[in-house]
Amino acid sequence: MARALIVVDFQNDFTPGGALAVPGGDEIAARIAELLESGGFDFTVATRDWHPPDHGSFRERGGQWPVHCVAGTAGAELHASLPVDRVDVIVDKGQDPAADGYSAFEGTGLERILRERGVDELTVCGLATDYCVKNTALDALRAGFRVRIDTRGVRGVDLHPGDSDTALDALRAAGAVVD
Ligand code: VGL
Ligand code: ZN
Repeated sequence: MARALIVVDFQNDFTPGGALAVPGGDEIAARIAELLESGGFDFTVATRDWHPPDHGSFRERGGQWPVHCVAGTAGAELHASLPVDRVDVIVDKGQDPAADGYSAFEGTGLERILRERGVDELTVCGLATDYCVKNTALDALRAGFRVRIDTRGVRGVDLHPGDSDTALDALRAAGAVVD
């Protein structure tokens, strides 16, 4: 059995200066690089939020977010600090205009990619704790993977104060190791 690292949506638009900046989103850069370079994983994945220009989560379409991570734009690029040479596969998510697409397992084939490589254990880090990290990790648990959340490697939006802590509690309750 094998271990994988999933780096969720560590992209320009979610870091300071970006369209949907997560507070302190860039502070996890060193930890993410450390995890990728640790040699502790058999397989590494970086996901990208990768929306069409008319995505339903955008305010102008009735959603709750500013336009962000439009496929092919600079804002959708992976953060420059990410050692992409240590990433085995990039998975693009959120491409269906009618779905939030918070989970990296939603419409991407990620589960199959992991199963094909014998992965049974995931470490999840990235952005944002209370949205895409949470939904990705919950889907992983539902699919039967063992899941660990690297708290030094995540940051949350916290639209409502405490959202990230609530998300981590929900993940613990669902069976994730949060440390
Ligand atoms: C995300 C809000 C909207 C995330 C993506 O990556 O957590 N959050 N789209
Ligand atoms: Zn999005």
